[in-house]
Amino acid sequence: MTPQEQATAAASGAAATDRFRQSGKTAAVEADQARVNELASALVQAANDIILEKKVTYPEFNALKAWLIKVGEDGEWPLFLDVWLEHSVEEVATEHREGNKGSIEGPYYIPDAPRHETGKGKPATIDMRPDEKGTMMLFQGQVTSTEGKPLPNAKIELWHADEDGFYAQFAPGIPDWNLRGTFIADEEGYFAIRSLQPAPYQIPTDGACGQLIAAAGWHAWRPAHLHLKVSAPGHELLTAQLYFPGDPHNEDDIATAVKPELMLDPKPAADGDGVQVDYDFVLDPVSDETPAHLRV
Ligand code: MBD
Ligand code: FE
Repeated sequence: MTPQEQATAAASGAAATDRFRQSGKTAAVEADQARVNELASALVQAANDIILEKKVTYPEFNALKAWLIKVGEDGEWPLFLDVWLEHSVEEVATEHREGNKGSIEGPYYIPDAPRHETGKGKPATIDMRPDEKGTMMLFQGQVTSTEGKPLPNAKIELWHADEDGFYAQFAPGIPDWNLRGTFIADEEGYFAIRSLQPAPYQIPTDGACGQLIAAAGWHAWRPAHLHLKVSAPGHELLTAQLYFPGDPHNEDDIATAVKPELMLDPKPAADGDGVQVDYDFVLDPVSDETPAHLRV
């Protein structure tokens, strides 16, 4: 058994829960009583409406109780919320945007990954094991603003799963920064990154979320994806994912996070080794309406 085969939902859930606690995001919660009242009342009312409309029984109510307890025990609240709700929050947060479409962050982002300088024709290679499995991928493009200006030294954070669908720091036996990196573009906003083409990703099936998926007859798959955060001074932080055409789950992503604007167009690499993908990012300038979490 390889170390990755010992990966469990509970271990990955505990790591994702820890990461969320350390992220600083919880500090932003300010108890505005009117808003809490509005949201909590609406949520409780919606749940009561479902109970009455669907005539929910005591055994079903108790199954829900047991399941919610297990979500917490397995540390799967970050996974549950990011898979089934974050896409709507992301939609609300970015509806004003004129630049690039974004997508959800998900539970597996870690800041401050190793930094590499890159530029046009000067690819930097993401950290990977000497025997890392997968197809080589050269990922390159330019970062500009919605005003058409190149954004010098834009920062591109990239993280993705390995060929077995595991993320470093959320599964055992993987070096901490494997397939995670921070890439600095050149003076004209050009970047070039060598990594591997990720494989489709299945969310853990042995925890509470997996139990729900099995009980409901759903599937646990996300299409293969790259995660990104792209930023430049004076511009809104872009959190995005990019996808590969032909993936069987592009149309039924469990996390509802695929958008047509985020589809890559891989070509055979010029040097014959793997694929090349070209993708440009367009960032919105910060304005008075930009919320604090999109300012960097
Ligand atoms: C992932 O890899 C992911 O990107 C999301 C959104 C949820 C669970 C796992
Ligand atoms: Fe992911």
